[in-house]
Amino acid sequence: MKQDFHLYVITGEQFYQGKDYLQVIEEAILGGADIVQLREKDKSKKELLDMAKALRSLTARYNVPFIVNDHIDIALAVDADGIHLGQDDLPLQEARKILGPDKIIGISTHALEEAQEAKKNGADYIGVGPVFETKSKADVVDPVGLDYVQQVTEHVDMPYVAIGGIKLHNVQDVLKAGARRICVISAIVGAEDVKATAAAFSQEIKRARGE
Ligand code: 3NM
Repeated sequence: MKQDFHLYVITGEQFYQGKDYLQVIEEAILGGADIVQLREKDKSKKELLDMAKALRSLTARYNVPFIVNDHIDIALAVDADGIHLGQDDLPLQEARKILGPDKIIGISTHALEEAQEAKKNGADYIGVGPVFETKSKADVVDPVGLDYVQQVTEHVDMPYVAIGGIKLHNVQDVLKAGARRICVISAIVGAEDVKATAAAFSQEIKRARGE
């Protein structure tokens, strides 16, 4: 992995309870989030670009990698560390041609064949989910459950993040299925105490990693 991580936090404006997004993400970083993704589906390109610029400087201050969801032009414009793709976005190999070998490219997967394909096509990490039910993604497929996490653990030798409906009360099950990197939206950015919640996730994941 170009720069390894254990707790991956994604923006989610609908959860902030009136707080500013930069404050929420900074609290998550202070709690232990060590990679951040900008993902907002209802923003204009210009709004996204402004958010990306601000998040780029925030994450740079903490030496935390910054990933942009879908928008390769925005990732390039702000010199993000990488991009996260969906199965229907720009194909991985095309994104790699544009971004070059050093940028992080991640892709969401929902089945073993997609995970194997992503590895073959040079992804740096894959998303594995949705593990549980989630309301944070509109067009999401049905939960793939812990079975898929276990399958990837056993059959795909590459870094992956488990994602989808992961909360403090079920993260242990995901870690037991073999996950060593966890990705969260609502349970962290929607928490009353963002920093403490991120710290609690971080502690659980680090324990599972033996750190
Ligand atoms: N991708 P929460 S699930 C953005 O399975 C996203 O690919 C998913 O949000 C996938 O932690 C998801 O609030 C939403 O459930 C995760």
